[in-house]
Amino acid sequence: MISTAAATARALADAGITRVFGLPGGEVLMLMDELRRAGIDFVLMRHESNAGIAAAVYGKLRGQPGVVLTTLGPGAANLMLPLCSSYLDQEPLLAISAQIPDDFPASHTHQLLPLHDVYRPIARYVDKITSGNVFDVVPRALEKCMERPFGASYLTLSAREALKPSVGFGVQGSGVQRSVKGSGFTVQGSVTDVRAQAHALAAALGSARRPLVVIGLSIDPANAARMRRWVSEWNLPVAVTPKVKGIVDETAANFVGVVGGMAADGVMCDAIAAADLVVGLGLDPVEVDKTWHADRPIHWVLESPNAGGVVPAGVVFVDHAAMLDALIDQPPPAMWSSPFKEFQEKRERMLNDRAGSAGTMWPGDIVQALASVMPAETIVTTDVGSHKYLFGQYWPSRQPETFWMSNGLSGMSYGLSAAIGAKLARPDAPVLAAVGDGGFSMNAQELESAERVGAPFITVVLEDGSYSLIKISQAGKKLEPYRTDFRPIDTMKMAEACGVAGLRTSNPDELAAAAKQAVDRRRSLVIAVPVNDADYPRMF
Ligand SMILES: Cc1ncc(C[n+]2csc(CCOP(=O)(O)OP(=O)(O)O)c2C)c(N)n1
Repeated sequence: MISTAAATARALADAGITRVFGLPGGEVLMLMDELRRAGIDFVLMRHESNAGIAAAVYGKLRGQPGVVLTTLGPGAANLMLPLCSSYLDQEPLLAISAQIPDDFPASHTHQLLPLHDVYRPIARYVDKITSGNVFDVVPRALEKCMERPFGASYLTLSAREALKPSVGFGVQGSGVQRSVKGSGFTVQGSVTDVRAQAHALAAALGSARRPLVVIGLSIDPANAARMRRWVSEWNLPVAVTPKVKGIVDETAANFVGVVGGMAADGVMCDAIAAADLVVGLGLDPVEVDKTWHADRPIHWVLESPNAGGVVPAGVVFVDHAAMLDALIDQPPPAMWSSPFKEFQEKRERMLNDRAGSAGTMWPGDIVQALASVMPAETIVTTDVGSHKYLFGQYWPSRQPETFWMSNGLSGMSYGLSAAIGAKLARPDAPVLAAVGDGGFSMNAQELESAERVGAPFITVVLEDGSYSLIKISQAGKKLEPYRTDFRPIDTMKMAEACGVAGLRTSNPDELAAAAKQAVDRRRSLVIAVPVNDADYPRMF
């Protein structure tokens, strides 16, 4: 008979989990050791929150849940951000933490938190691993994460329970592979319904002079090829939300832009207002900070509930792959010749409307310099702030699953952690994290983790000495700039302290050359780029 800790590790390994991210405490050491014995690598990070974000991105890129392991009490409490991120950003995450054993005396309150109660509202499955339920609870928790919309499961295992012999082992476990890929939702509707829905959409498009297809977070990237074929064969104007950047080629002529609160958002909102038909294909309003999705009719094409289980009124789910196939089978119902040209041109102009700030780089030039040298398969992650608006709108994503940001939750400190998860999941793809100096100071220490675990990537820190997005918001509310500026922390010294080379530049050519060299050499590099926070509003 094996211990419950060993059985838990076995259940994870059986489900194809090969890495668990986390930061330990004494109460999870048995499980950590069993993970090691089961061939599961423990990716040691420097904050549980970062470990959870890295795990979720790693998992989603691999088509399985990410797994994060923490100790009880404070370690478990630090899981709030990644679990919320998983909930609102549709990233599959299984979090496991220790807990005080049930049979401890009631007087034992040290580090005791009502963890299940805390996480039940945001995790779709919460349970306690016991010696008798491992091979039921662990696979179920993993499967629940992969039900669409992807989300979080939360399990606890006490150190005492971890040592007990696992009762279920040999009955359901050991070698019984239960795949955790794919999704558990059931499409409502038959094949005929798909055809009927495809015809209805084609008819609606046929009578539209200015239709706009808006693709959102709920589209499965496996449908990217179909999606691209449909919008290019029908020459449909297409926009995306930030978290699905790359599902279509953003350098194509029919690409209108990114909706969902990024730079040039006024232009994009105007484009939506000017459209006579908005098709919301996998559109999840969790990414949209305005209310146009509630105020105007949208022709929804959804195959699963959106984040938080939200389903727009009257929606009947339809399988996206079947729907796209049925659409491609038909000839285009109309010809559209660049009906959003004026908006596309305005969007482009805002990128290039340079301001002449001395000693700083025009934010648009940062994106363009990097895009000129980074290969199409580069995975870009951003943190949250003005720089996210910039990259979210203007980074020209060319391939699916190559752009990662926190947008449903919009939680700072995402960028660096996401880059670690992405690099471990796709070791051959260059990874670029674009972060603000505020966000960088939240978790720059993970640069050491990245180096140690063999996940080199480029970090571009846009230095403006402020929480600029909030400062801009202050100005928008006609408030004094108050406590939104900070003094510089030397970005290069922080990088060097973590064992990563750093460089500062205000020159786009030097930026491009440095990034290219780091990609060619497969090395980590931190590039500090001074920007003027007063430049951003020209692009927003
Ligand atoms: C965890 C968290 N705390 C606070 C915020 C509110 N917030 C949004 S953007 C921002 C400023 C970020 O500053 P920085 O990282 O320097 O990026 P910049 O806006 O300057 O590009 C803040 C404080 C948030 N989104 N997430």
